[in-house]
Amino acid sequence: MVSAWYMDKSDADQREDHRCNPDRPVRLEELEKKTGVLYFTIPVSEDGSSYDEEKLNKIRKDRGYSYQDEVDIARDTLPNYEEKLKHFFTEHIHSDEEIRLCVKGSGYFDVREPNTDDWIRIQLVPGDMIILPAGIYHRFTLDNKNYIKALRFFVGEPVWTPINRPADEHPARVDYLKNRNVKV
Ligand code: KMT
Ligand code: NI
Repeated sequence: MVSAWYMDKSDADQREDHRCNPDRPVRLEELEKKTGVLYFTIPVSEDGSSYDEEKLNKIRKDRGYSYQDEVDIARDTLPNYEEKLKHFFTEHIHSDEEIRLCVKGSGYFDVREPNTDDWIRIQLVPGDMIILPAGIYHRFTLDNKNYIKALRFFVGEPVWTPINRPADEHPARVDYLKNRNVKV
């Protein structure tokens, strides 16, 4: 089950959980209201090779996800592992949604709360599907188990290009803030 919390300000290892002391959890309804991030649960098998097709198909159909592939993020399976991880953890936006379903392993997506610019850390474990809206500042890191396998979805031909911060004038960013009712 996905969980989320405000991050502490420590610059210790990105793979640690970075919970505040005391903890500042973010409920999923609150996460959606504040950031526009959506969350679904898709039951997956123990080995991550099969999942609830019916539930997933409905989401695919409702949201127009015509493209799907799989990423396996581990030192031995991902070409240019170190470099890719560095890019994943560099704060950026995309001009489209970023959709991921964790089927094995775990990891953290960090998103900026648009009013305060605080980081909210979202933990993905098997069965967790998240949809980051276009234009949200975010980044990704493995946790200290160093492994995740995830399905990626896209509407049409995929474009994975990150647009690094600052991207405040980018149309996707401007739209995102308009949708969130943030005054700029
Ligand atoms: C991305 O674009 O940041 C990623 O694909 C991260 C890994 S997906 C769990
Ligand atoms: Ni991204």
